[in-house]
This record gives sequence, structure tokens and C-alpha cells, in this order.
Amino acid sequence: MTAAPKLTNARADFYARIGEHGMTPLWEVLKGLITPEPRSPALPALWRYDEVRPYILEAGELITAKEAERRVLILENPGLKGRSSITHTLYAGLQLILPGEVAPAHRHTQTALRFVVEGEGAYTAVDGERTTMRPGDFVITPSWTWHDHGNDSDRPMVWMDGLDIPLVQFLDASFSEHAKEDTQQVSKPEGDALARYGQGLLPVGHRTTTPTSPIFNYPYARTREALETMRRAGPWDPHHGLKMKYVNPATGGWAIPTMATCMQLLPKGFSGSPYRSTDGTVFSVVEGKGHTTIGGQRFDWAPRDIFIVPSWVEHTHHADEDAVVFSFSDRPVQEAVGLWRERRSA
Ligand code: GTQ
Repeated sequence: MTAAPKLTNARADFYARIGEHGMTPLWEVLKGLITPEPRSPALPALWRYDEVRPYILEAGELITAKEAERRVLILENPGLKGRSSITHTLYAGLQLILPGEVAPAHRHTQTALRFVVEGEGAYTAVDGERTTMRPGDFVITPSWTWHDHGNDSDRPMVWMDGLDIPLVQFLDASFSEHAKEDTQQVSKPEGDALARYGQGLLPVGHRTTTPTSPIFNYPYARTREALETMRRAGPWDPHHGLKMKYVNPATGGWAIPTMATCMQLLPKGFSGSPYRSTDGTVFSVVEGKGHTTIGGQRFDWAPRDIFIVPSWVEHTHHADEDAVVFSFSDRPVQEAVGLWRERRSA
């Protein structure tokens, strides 16, 4: 490792003069730009649902879903304050819809995922179809599709939003618009997309026109049942337990082109081996209690808690009970450009 260049008077004078011509010396910043390993500004963090829930409900007394457009408390990474980011590339928030409310229809180039945390019976509508959401369901709002949310149940409903907002911002590719009507017309029966694309079948002659999965609700009941059946045969991954990815049935690829989404089962007593990867990851606990050691720091988790592991920070999962954990990251983007790496330690 070479020492940092010395700042002499002659050099400082030179930097000032070239600065006026829109230039700056690489050698003063090179080490921070091209690091030997990722050095994420994001920090490991955990949000305990018990702790944040009262604030989410308090927001419900301060503003309506309609006035807010989306009544969401952003989960902001403590290392990325003011940047509306949970990892360097991803956004997460907790959205509240109270009984009788509607979050009006709009569309944007950012893709959203919803992971249902609390309540049952609210819907989201995407491209003319409504889906009723239940805890553990993974719901997709593809880029540039109209979507509105509503709650016809008699209980508050809370879900985690995951969006590629920071990534799209970095690429300067944000477009959005509001629909004329708050609630979009329903043109398809509920369950149509799941029947058409989520049964190991595809319509004959189906042509893939968008990179996002045509299934927009992957119900938890099915995912959970699959994990339960698979656990009888294994095999168990020493780092991840039994970890499955949500796929786009039309391409075999990730369900969302910018965000990898997975569900994993950690059996009671599981103690994982250390793992790190270049995709900073957001975890949302569905069932069970345990802890994850992230960069040497222990984070205890329980159902509905959310925690993040920044890029290239070593972590190990431990489960005190059978645990089911959802996660998302920017892995598909890194894979598409050949950047994704992992390191598995014994
Ligand atoms: O539900 O469309 O958390 O547009 C942030 C931006 C949710 C949404 C968010 C959004 C939405």
C-alpha cells in the first residue's frame, strides 16, 4: 500500500488553478474511489416491530392515505441519513392503510415489492386486477404499472415496501404520473394472474414483453407449504438453511429485474456459517425467533422485525425456533453486469 500523496504548496496551488477549469487530481481521491473491498456507508441495523408500530399508527392520526398519497414511514439506514435509503441502492418503508382508505392510483418507473407484515384483507390493484393481501404474501408492482391500494377490511393493514428508488435516482431515470381516478377499473377476476402463470403452466404462445414476473402475488400459504415439504429431503445450506428465490415463470430469472427476493427456512437450532456477499440485503422476519451476528454485532429478531446486512459485511444466522425469513437485495443488477460476489467461510 502506497502512502497518500503529500499536499505541498505548489500542488495545492495547482489544484486550485485546475479547479477553475473543471478538473481535479485523481491521485488525491483514488484510494477512496477504488477500494480493495466494498466499504459500504450503510450500517447494520434492526427495526423492532413492537417499537415502530405505535409510530405507524400515530401517523394514521396525523394524515390520511389520500393526502399523503402513500402513508409510509421510511426505514432509513443510520449510515445513510437524509437519503431515504435502507441500503446504498434500495429503499424500504412501512406503509399503513386504515379501514375504508384508498391510496390513489399512480405509476412510476421504480419497481415496488410489498411484503405484508400485519393485517389481512386490504388489496392492491395492478393493471386491472386486485389481489387481497395476507401476512407473508409477496406482492409486485412492476415498473410503470398503474397501482392503487385500498382497505375494505375492518383492521389497519401494514406492509413493508421495497423499492429501487435510490438505484433509479442514481441512473436519473425517474418518471411518474397520477391517474385521473383514485381507484382503477377492475377488468380481471381476482386470482387470474396466479392461475395463468403460477401453476407450472403458461398460456400457449405466451410472449415475454417485460422483465418482471407476470405473477404479482406469491401467497405465503403456498410458499410456506413448499418449504415444509422440502425440509423433509433437504439439503440444508450451511449458511442459508433452506433458501429459495422467487422466480419469474416466463423467464426463469428473478421475479423483479432490479431486486432479488427470497424466502428461507432456518430450522430450530440452526447455527449458520459466516457468509458475505456484495448485495446489501434487507431481511423481514415472518416466523420464529433467533439472532443474526452482523459484522460482529448481535441483532436479536422476532416476527415482523426488519434488519439489514450491508454489502460485504460478514454475518451468521441463528434460529432458536423454526424461523421463516423474507429478504431482498440488488443482486440481479450486480449479476447482470458481472459484479456479484460471495464469500462462504467455514
Ligand atoms: O405504494 O406506490 O413506499 O410510490 C414509496 C413510493 C410506496 C407505492 C412507497 C411509492 C409507494
